[in-house]
Amino acid sequence: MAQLSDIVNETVRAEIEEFLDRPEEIERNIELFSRASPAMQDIAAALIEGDNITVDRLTVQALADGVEAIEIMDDGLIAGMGIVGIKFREGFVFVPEVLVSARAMKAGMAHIEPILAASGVEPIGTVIMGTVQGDLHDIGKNLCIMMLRGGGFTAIDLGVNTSPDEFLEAVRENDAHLIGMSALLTTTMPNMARTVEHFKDAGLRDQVRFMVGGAPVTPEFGEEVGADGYGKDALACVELAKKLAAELRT
Ligand code: B12
Repeated sequence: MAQLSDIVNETVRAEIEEFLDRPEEIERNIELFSRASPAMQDIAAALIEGDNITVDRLTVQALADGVEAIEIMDDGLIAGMGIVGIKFREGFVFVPEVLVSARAMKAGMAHIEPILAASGVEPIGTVIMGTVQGDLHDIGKNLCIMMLRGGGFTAIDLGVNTSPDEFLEAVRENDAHLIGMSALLTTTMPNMARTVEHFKDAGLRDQVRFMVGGAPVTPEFGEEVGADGYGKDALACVELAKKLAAELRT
């Protein structure tokens, strides 16, 4: 089993020691960071500190050193945001600090996106992606969009706070059949169901497939709201989109 001392970055070590309390979270993070390279630990540390300039510089450096974009995303950016999420939940940091870390995340993602998007394959299909009404969280959705584009899809980004009608209009305008809805708040999750209902009312439900995701969303919740599939992360989102696109073709 990995030990805290296996993590070389001092900031990351101190963050785990000082702010994490739940045994399973401590274990998961020690495991995650001890197998991440020192360069990825540095990116995570800079993100936790909200230092967008350093995240930007280290991401460029890592890519120049030949580190895979996906590794930077998972072991650097997402891993760092995981710690920020726990500190936010426990009341150690507040919205302004989280926003500063989110800005640092975006600084790193700006270099990763073009790489993930440049797979050069024929589009498999069009996916309409949005964060549901009332919800302003877009980091996870944006990662899904990057991965979808890299996986050969055309992804239309409706942004945050997307009403059921905006999803419907986008489907009509783009002649799309795949929809991805993201929600990070338990209070906005019901808007996934409302969106599905809106498509039923418009007589379009059978022509589209709905994917759902976001930290509080579960496969069971997905079924409950009448979605066609749930994805736990951006990679799962692409796999699911491929499966549903294949179903639509048959
Ligand atoms: C960053 C953040 C913010 C930022 C958002 C910045 C931005 N541009 O997105 C700011 C500061 C604005 C914010 C605001 C708020 N937040 Co906030 N936030 C977070 C935080 C720390 C991280 C979320 C995140 O980006 N995670 C990283 C990404 C990569 O993960 P992800 O979103 O889960 O996405 C992955 C998967 O879920 C999946 N996925 C995501 N979407 C989709 C879609 C599909 C189709 C598929 C297949 C997969 C998929 O793939 C992604 C990539 O792997 C979380 C804590 C947490 N642990 O989630 C709280 C959290 C979500 N926020 C919370 C709260 C309470 C709020 C506020 C109400 C706070 C307040 N009092 O104002 C407001 C609400 C604003 C609003 N109306 O939306 C709570 C929600 C509690 C609840 N149960 O509802 C959380 C859980 C923190 C907590 N524990 O208290 N927040």
